Formats: sequence, structure tokens, C-alpha cells
Amino acid sequence: MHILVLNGPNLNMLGVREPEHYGTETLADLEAMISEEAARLGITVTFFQSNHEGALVDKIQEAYGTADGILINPAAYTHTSVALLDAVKAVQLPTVEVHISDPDSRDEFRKISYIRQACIATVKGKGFPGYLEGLRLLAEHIREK
Ligand code: CA2
Repeated sequence: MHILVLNGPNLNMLGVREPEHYGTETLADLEAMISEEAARLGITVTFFQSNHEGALVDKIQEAYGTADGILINPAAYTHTSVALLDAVKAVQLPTVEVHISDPDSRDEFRKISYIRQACIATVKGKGFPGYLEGLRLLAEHIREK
């Protein structure tokens, strides 16, 4: 099983700023944590982070035919991007949306998620371990199919 793990804009700044929302660990720490869980579950993972919407759309399209599922934190594009929603709908791969913080308990504009309607689940407000939960949900879903 192969899962594509996508992180959106500014998540390359993890561990550098805003520890009150996103903790003190880096994106590399996060990816190492996910790799460990993936190995335990017998899954292969590929990571990609971008600050550019089109680059994320391209990666989602590339997943068609090469990945079994997508774990995505679209970051700010969660609240703005119909393009990411359409990309996930187009590839028809099981997708889990994950957020480190709980966007619903923050600014009003963070309550909207476009991508959510194309996802099998959303995990939010659980910090980095939320990605591991998302990975397990995806694996279970794919294995059941
Ligand atoms: O909680 C999450 O994971 C978010 O997707 C993070 C996004 C935010 O726009 C969403 O509403 C919720 C922001 C990512 C910014 O990441 C930073 C990390 C460190 C320092 C500054 C920004």
C-alpha cells in the first residue's frame, strides 16, 4: 500500500514560529514520525510539501495510478481552494484531511473546509499524532475495500 502525504503552505515553518498552535517540532520530525508508523503498518509513504496551490494539484493528479490514498493537510488552502477539492474528486482516491490545530475553534474563516466533502475523514486538533490517526484510518479503509 502506498500513501501520498501532502502538506500545504507554511508547514515548512513548523517548529520555527507559532508554537502555541503548531508545537515545537519540525516538518522533518513530523515526516519521521509518520514514516515510523507507516513501517509498523507495512505501508510505503511519499512526502511532499509546497507553498503553491498548483504544485499540490499536480501532486494529487500524479497520485492517480501510483498511490492508494492521500493524507493531506492543505493548511490555508483548506479554507480557499476549490482547485484542491476538484483534484481530489478527480482522482477518486480515498483521502483524509488532517489539521494540527482545531481550525473550527479559531477564526471564523477557518470553519470552512472545501476539501472536506471529498474526504473519508477529518482529524483535527490532535497535533502531530493526528497524522498517525489519519494514516491508520486510510489503511483500514483501503484494506476493507
Ligand atoms: O492546524 C492546521 O494544521 C492548519 O491546517 C494549519 C494552517 C492553517 O491555515 C489552518 O487553518 C489549520 C497554517 C499552517 C501554518 O503553519 C505554520 C507553522 C509554523 C509557523 C507558522 C505557520
